[in-house]
Amino acid sequence: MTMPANLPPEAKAKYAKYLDAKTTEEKIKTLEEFISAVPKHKGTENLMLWARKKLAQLKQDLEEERRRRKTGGSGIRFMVQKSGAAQVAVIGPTNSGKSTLVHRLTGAKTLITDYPYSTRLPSPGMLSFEDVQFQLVDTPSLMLNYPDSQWNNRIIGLVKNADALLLLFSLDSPSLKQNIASTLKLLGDRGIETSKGEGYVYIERTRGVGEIKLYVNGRLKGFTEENVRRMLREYRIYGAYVYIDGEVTLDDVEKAIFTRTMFKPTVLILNKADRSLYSKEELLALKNIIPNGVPVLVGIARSGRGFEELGRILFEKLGIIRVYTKEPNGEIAKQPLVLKKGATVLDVAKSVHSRLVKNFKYARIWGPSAKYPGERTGLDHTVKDGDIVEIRA
Ligand SMILES: Nc1nc2c(ncn2[C@@H]2O[C@H](COP(=O)(O)OP(=O)(O)O)[C@@H](O)[C@H]2O)c(=O)[nH]1
Ligand SMILES: [Mg+2]
Repeated sequence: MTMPANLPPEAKAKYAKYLDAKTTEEKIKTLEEFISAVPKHKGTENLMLWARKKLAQLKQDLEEERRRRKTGGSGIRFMVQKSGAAQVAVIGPTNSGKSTLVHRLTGAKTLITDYPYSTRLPSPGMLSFEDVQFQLVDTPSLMLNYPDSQWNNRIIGLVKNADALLLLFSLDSPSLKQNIASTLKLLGDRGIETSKGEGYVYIERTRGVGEIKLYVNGRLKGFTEENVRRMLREYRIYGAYVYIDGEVTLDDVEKAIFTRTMFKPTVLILNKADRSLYSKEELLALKNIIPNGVPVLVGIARSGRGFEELGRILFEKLGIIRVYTKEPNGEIAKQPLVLKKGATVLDVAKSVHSRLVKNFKYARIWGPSAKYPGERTGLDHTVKDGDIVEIRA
């Protein structure tokens, strides 16, 4: 979506109202007001397209909500309690082998059939990688022919809540390429990116806190942090965390205000290699439609062949590290703390106990991040995967 150059202030204010709306009814009302406040010309065409599509979706949501209220709230939302180091949603078109894969890799009982759309509820299982576990969640199949259906909405809800995605496709399907393209489009249209691309902006609004904080992990092309703050204030956004990765323009930041895309680390799986309709060359050509940075695994879910490295790949894609805490003069913890790459001793202390932060004296580190075994550090020391950390308070 290209952004409208200089939306009038009224339109920006209306958009702020929409962002603040809580109920679906309010969202519809405020989005309609925003649409009428936007001047219609070439520069706002894409924005209007997006807004009208969003409006149609909201109206559908409202209908569904009303129906549920009438039928006594039988509309279950797909939510699976998280467990382990990360929740990974396994999604894809029908018969791609999702239920088979989750069963094979985790041992969990899933419903495997030849009938389309037989899996109707998500069901989790645990995949071990060394000393961490990932929760794989088997899901009902996406209806690629009805991208905006309520059926898909519930799966998308689950996807948004997950930490990573496995996209599954079957090599025995003649429409493999189209299935991949439709799935990626369906996700993209709902604001879910499977690859960070060149640059990536994600704005997380914080209610109440009147501060705009930037986390820049890349380069701002032709603008400053102050420009970002000013622009957000024009949209009446006073509290937000702005995450910037790679090379980003101010337009990209403005776009992120509207589309609110989120990045989900993704692995793409081409299943049923034992019944593949495709040559090696044809598979390589799929690179053209698969985003850079999305690893592709080819395998056989029935036997598990080809998925030996899945745990390690997920671990790397998730950008997580393991840290082992140690009591002063005590045992090293068997179970690691799982933290984001870039975490510091402060994050370690926080996840053990807030008291450790308040009474912190120093830490001692053994392992990859230590200059020498038992190095003494402060709270700002960056830890690495495999570190042993002892906190003295
Ligand atoms: N030949 C072969 N069949 C598979 C493989 N994985 C799954 N299947 C079969 O494909 C059908 C659909 O599998 P299922 O896991 O229910 O697919 P889902 O709809 O994506 O959950 C079942 O008959 C499975 O036995 C595989 O790797 N090879
Ligand atoms: Mg299934």
